[in-house]
Amino acid sequence: MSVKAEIADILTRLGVNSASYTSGSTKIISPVTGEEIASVADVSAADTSAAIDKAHEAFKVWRNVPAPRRGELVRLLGEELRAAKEDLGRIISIEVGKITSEGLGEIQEMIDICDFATGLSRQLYGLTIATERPGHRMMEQWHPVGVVGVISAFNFPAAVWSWNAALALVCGDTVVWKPSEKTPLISLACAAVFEKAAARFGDAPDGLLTLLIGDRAVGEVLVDHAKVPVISATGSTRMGREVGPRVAARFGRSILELGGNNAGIVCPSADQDMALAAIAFGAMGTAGQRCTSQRRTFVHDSIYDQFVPRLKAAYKSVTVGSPLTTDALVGPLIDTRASDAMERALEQAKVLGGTITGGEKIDAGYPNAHYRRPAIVEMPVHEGIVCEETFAPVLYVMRYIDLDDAIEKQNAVGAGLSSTIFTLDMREAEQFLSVAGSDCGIANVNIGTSGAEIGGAFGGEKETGGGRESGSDAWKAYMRRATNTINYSRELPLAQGVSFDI
Ligand code: UN1
Repeated sequence: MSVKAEIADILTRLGVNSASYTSGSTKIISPVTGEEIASVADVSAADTSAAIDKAHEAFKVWRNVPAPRRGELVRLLGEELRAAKEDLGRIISIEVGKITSEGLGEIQEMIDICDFATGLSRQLYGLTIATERPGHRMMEQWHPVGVVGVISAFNFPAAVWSWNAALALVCGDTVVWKPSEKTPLISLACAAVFEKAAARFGDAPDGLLTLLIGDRAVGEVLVDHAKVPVISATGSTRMGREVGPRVAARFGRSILELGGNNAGIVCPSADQDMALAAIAFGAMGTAGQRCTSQRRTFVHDSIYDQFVPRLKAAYKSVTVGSPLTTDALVGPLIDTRASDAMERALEQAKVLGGTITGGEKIDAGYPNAHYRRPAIVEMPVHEGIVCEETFAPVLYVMRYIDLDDAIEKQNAVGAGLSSTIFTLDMREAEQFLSVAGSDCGIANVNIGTSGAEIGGAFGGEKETGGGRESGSDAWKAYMRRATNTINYSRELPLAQGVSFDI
């Protein structure tokens, strides 16, 4: 069966109307084979605005549904995702090029966040706070905020939507979703799965989830719309620089999940087998196309000549090929731009004195697809391209002597998403996690930079945008806080001892 026929088969099974992926002028290409697999139509700016108005009306109904009941919808979504896991994972392999276990892993993240959000639906709590006035009570309530606009990227085309949608829905919000232009098919599939859950739920208002397939113009309407109090956007720092100020200009709230230039430090006491496995997955996994991918490694001088040759050997031996027909560990890059960016980064690294292992184009049997061997580049300096995010499997390796210096360098980039240290020395580990340690939103010890669990708050500092999604108390960004002070006394004492007798 051709890839095109297979995707049609899966989408039909999931209940997606065939007109939505066969008519339209935007061609969808599988990065695995380079073939056209579908074509979709873009919504217009006017339709986008109307859809947001409808989502706002749905919000007015949904906010009154008790949160644990809203959690029931998300529980059903989790059930539907479990049932569709294989199909959804396969779509991700076809449309994004992820290997099978990573495609399935992405769906598992969605199931996990649904479980988390279902429990959360009974845990949306505010504080009761001691007041300075007698006969008064002060408390805070968290209320639904409105329509949440979700702008997602190609590399986690389904999971990022679910982190936002599962929380937003239990919080009483409605969701308008603009997926990456590269991945409309998995979005159509997710929307169909959501509809199944909504149908089982029974009385869900129309407009809880709106999928808007379209280009930048659609995103702009969403970003500028006064009835969208929260915009959660995942993508490049360049995109965030445009979205953030536009949302702020209308006093909207943004949750930004932008670039990463994640580093690992390998200390003298490191369990080197563990470090090797973690860095291999962190840097080569998903063909280096995670925002959490490891892109820089600092190796202590005393173990450098022992550890780095082993890492290079892993780069030489890793299998690269089609995730659909082989069990290769590294699939294709998403498109020609990604491949060109990798090429350019390697050229720039070479000019700075880098020694490259790997990085070459690989003939996987598909002339229009972009397969490359992951590259490891030994760098004499930490500057230039090393300090930038290239969304491809390029790992820069540098020697270090002093841990303070390594930590300073690891922090000396624009992005602040994820980081790790490999050490068995508790002093080094604690220093890395301390106030003067890693400046990232995620700082790990003896595990890789990527593959975060949904239970923790996910996101990073500086040019990563500062947003937090997924676990911990990330839900608060999807609600508005009201502080309530109630006077049950017969007096009217003013705060701060102010008197105002009339
Ligand atoms: C992303 O690449 O945008 O930690 C998200 C990870 C995944 C999420 C990555 N849980 O690698």
